[in-house]
Amino acid sequence: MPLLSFFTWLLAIHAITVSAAYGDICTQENAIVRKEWSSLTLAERKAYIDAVLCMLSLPAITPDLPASDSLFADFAAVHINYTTTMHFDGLFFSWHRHHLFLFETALHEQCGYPAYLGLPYWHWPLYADRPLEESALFDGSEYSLGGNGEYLPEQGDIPTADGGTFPHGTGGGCVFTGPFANLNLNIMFLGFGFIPSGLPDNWTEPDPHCLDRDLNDLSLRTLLNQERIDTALSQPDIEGFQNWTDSYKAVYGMHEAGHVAVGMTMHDPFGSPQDPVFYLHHTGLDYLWNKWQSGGEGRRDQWNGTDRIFNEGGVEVSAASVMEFGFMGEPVTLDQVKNPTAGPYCYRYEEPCVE
Ligand SMILES: *[C@@H]1O[C@H](CO)[C@@H](O)[C@H](O)[C@H]1NC(C)=O
Ligand SMILES: *[C@@H]1O[C@H](CO)[C@@H](O)[C@H](O)[C@H]1NC(C)=O
Ligand SMILES: *[C@@H]1O[C@H](CO)[C@@H](O)[C@H](O)[C@H]1NC(C)=O
Ligand SMILES: *[C@@H]1O[C@H](CO)[C@@H](O)[C@H](O)[C@H]1NC(C)=O
Ligand SMILES: [Cu+2]
Repeated sequence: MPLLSFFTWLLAIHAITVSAAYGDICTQENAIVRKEWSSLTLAERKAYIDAVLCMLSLPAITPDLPASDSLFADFAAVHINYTTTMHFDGLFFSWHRHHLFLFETALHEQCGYPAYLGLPYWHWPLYADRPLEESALFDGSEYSLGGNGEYLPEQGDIPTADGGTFPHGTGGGCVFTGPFANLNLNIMFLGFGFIPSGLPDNWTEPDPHCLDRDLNDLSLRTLLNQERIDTALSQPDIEGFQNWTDSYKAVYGMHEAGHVAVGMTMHDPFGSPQDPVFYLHHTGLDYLWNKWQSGGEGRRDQWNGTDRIFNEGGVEVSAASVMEFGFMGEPVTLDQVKNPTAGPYCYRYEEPCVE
């Protein structure tokens, strides 16, 4: 069979398992809409929260992993499994785009999340007008993703990916308000110490602890502002774009800055998807990547970096590089995930509501 139709056939097989929309031509009209959190109606916010609670209540499907106690935790487990291959390197944006899509698909197919609605995203500059703990995301109301962690006065500076530190925020302890108050997590906190050594053998064993946060307005204001977003979007090549969004050196990229802005569980390079806000932060990064990709000819075919964390070793990635997703999905190539309205995907971003 000719190569093109073989490829189409492969895609079709893949699409049956991942996307009900496949077969329709994807247009701006029928694409799933990903909206900024504060642009969602209260009912839509509740729909997202309820779908996440549903994921937390569904049984885990990953075998041999006692620490994963739900389908929600499975999505963190697969992230942990591949952490040292797809952070601060050439796979970062592509791997997370597909992980988000698999999670979004599970919300739709297993938890009744409204079919027209995609994952919400977090556009950070909209939240700088008040402390994070008073914002629509973290005010602790039933329409938020839960509040700050309990304030721990004695905590010191927090370690960062480059081996440095950043001043701590205004929490540090367990989240005690909102829909995820007192949420118990069973996958252990790993932190940056396990990046050089790899995962400890017992990471699969349950280690009960709470969802904790340490909201950090300094990170939000200094590292996640509009000026830095504009700088990232104005970069002429992918190397420059990644330098401003996903750098781990001295001046942190917006990727790590968002993890720091929430803190604790969310700032674990391995287990951060155990905090439901992980999906909003990464969708915010995917929104930016897609915007940058749309900004010039041939940009969807640019990649830079290797398949090892910090680009230390590994091989330079290309369109044909294959990414794995364990029990959550079939492997995909970088070429397959370069466009939100092609291949297995059919989603678009509604622009944030900026006054
Ligand atoms: C995992 O192993 C480490 C070091 O041997 C130990 O300190 C920790 O308590 C163990 N954790 C679990 C959950 O078994
Ligand atoms: C990367 O960002 C730093 C600022 O953090 C800047 O000094 C440097 O020139 C940038 N490099 C590229 C390739 O854009
Ligand atoms: C891409 O990333 C690698 C690091 O893996 C770097 O050495 C290389 O110079 C980068 N730029 C281009 C244009 O390939
Ligand atoms: C972890 O990665 C290995 C190698 O790709 C794979 O066989 C296994 O299923 C993965 N486990 C999880 C939990 O993703
Ligand atoms: Cu990640």
